[in-house]
Amino acid sequence: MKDDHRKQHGAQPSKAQPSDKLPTIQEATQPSGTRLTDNLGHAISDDQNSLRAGVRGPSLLEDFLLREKISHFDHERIPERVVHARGAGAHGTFRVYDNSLSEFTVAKVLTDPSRETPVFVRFSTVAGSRGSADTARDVHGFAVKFYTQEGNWDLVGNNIPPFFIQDAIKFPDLIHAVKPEPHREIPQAASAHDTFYDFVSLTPETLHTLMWVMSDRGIPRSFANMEGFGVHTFRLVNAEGQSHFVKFHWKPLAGIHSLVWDEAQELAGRDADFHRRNMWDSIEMGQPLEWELGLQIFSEAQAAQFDFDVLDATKLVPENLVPVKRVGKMTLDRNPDNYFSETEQVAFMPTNLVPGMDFSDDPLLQGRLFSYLDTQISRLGTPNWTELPINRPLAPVSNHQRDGQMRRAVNPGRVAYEPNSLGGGQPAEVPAAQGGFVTYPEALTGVKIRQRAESFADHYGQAQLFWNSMSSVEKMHIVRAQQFELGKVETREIRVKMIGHLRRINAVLGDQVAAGLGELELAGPLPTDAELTKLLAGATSQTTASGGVQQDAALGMVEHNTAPPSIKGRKVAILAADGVKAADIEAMKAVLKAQGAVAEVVGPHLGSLKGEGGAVAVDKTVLTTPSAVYDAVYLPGGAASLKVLGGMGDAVRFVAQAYKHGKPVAASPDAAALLQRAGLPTSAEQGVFELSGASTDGFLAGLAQHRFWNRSGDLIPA
Ligand code: HDD
Repeated sequence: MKDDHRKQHGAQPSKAQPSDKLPTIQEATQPSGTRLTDNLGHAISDDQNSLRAGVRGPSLLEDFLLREKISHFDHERIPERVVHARGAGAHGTFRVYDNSLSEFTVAKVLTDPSRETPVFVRFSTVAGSRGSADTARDVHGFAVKFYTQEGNWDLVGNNIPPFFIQDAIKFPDLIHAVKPEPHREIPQAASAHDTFYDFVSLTPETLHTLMWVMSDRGIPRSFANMEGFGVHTFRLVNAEGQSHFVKFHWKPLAGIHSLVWDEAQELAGRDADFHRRNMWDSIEMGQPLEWELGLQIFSEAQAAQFDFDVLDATKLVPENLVPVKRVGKMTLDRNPDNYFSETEQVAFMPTNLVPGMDFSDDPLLQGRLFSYLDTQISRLGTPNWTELPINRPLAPVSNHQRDGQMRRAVNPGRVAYEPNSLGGGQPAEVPAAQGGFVTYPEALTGVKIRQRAESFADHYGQAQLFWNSMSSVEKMHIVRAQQFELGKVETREIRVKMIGHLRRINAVLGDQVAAGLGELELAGPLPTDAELTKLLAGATSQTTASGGVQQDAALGMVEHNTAPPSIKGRKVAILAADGVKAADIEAMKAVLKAQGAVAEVVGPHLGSLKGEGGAVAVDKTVLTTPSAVYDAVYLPGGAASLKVLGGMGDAVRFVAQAYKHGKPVAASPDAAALLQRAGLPTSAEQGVFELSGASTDGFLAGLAQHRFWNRSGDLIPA
């Protein structure tokens, strides 16, 4: 697959198109040679033994091979990103559908449908270290680098449309609060601790984003199932120099899906690389990840009418107010060749814009414009990081900047200044008409002042809008998430303050969280998930600062998923042991394959099973692989197989967890005893399908639906 892409993307530099990124990376690619050498080309005859004085004597300083090898190793690490340290990336392309945006912008990447712009995208979590688990509850980074012919454009966004804070000056405080507490470096990759909620409880502007992180959006099922957002309001500028405001969205073509919390925690231990593995495998299987780029475009005059400020990054613009226009498609279809060189060294900066776009005065964005260049110099060690293959633009670079550590370019000639006559006055400035970047001439007046605008003052209204827009199951998940998070906060005063904020967002939300924290007298026991879901069904609040919108279906996940596109890319576990009906497995595999889904046989051991009707190869074992890594479970026929599985704790748990996590389960009638043991009802309505006939339609529809929220799985232990 990879080689096909190589060919498609023009592996031969001579045939490269101007829009090909691959050759700039290939130029630096060092395929493994046949002779072992040191870094300066000296062939090595013995790589097993250091040079020593006598076979049992001390090593000699003279050993340049030992010293080079160890010294290089000692310096292999660079500082991890201060935020978003954990991430994974992939290459792809972007193409706009038509030229309909020409009335708003001169940016070619957004107006020329004949262009295919190469992209590199890095997804990340925010709080955890480089080695933390992918499935931690967190905001997820969604950073896109477009290598346009006019220079790089970086859309450095998240999977959540608002942000925690309004002003960049609070960013170090926010991050210090959420990162592991500094005296003992606990907890890793988790917001569920005192310092985070201390900061949040004293900073109510964080509440809207907190609601998103506590919702299912905080634990996406995969990168391919996440939306992306540019967060800030940006500008588009057209040929007449007119500006419109714009918000950028990425809409996943695979739909929006999430994990459930118990599953996310299970995965954190059993497969900490769950998200990056999923992206890697999908691409290797030839199933690219796809999003549509969506724009909300509105005039400054329109923005002035809203009862919230579009320069306030803690607010979103409801889609009910300004619809999202889908303008183009991004496809990620090539894995990096080297994680460090590409994914680790890629450097994004919100300052990377192309003509036809500009910044707004959002004070969070304004601070970011400083931070990213600064951090890249610290992280990559030199201002020459722009020469690294992954960061180099496709657009030609020509200026008088010189020298610095690790300078790669060899700039000939004596002229390194401007203006000059000795160099023929070149490189020369480029007028706007020929593509030179010109800042939008926004008229400004005002006094120098440190003060938040009054229009930034409402911190609860959009948290209420988000709450109202959740289905009752999504609301239940938020209550449970807050019970979990605040349940880990040790300082009672902070918990109590947080309950106050949550009550202000919605009284039932606040009360139910309070009940879980022992701050509310209950007549009976705590409600089960099903009871809580019912209780929350009618719980809504009156919103403010939302443009009069009380509820916006686009904020919830239900609407996005009622018409699931397909089962493409879904992964089904076929749980089997000796005696399984091989024909059942073949039939299910064929049906799934035909629709682009994947099936793996999970057995008690590796190797092969003695199936009824032939041997069956095993892909994974119940010991190494939980059902959490799959989207559904199938129990094929074969009484002997099901008897073995019914007697295995791991196998019973495999099925029980799939049910607890809302996943469809398909079972042959032979599996009745195992289902019972795992505590599952046979109910197609609740996504447990008995496959007695040949029809798998119900199961496939269930697989497309992804989860069955109408289960009462409370009694199944995790
Ligand atoms: Fe940031 C990285 C997204 C606010 C300072 N940020 C970083 C990455 C993403 C975001 C996706 C990882 C890029 C990658 O994969 O390499 N950040 C955001 C969004 C924000 C935001 C959507 C709010 C709308 N960030 C923000 C503020 C500041 C920073 C207010 C500082 C004032 N962010 C950084 C940084 C990082 C970073 C320290 C760390 C690594 C890097 O830049 O390259 O400069």
